[in-house]
Amino acid sequence: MMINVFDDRKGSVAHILAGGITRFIPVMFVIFIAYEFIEHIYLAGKEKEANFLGDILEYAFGTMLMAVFCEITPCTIAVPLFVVAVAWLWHVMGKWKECRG
Ligand SMILES: [Ca+2]
Repeated sequence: MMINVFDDRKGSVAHILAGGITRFIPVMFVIFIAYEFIEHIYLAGKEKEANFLGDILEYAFGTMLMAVFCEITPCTIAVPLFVVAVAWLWHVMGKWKECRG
């Protein structure tokens, strides 16, 4: 199965941030999944399964990143570390042709 992950810069970073926030606001998980289902139903045809699954993976990547940072450092360091990692990813994605725009 094909999965489109890190396909658009703004969307991907938003999904990763939502994942990171879930560490502190767990209800974000329910909001994100509900939002993805709604987006997938209303934009059916536009949004392919590959994008839907990719968005979930981007979100999961955000939760993992924050979980690992919180595991290895105190949260006061983990949060800025997470922000730096996402900013770096934003920068790197700007160099990828597929996700400009
Ligand atoms: Ca995506």
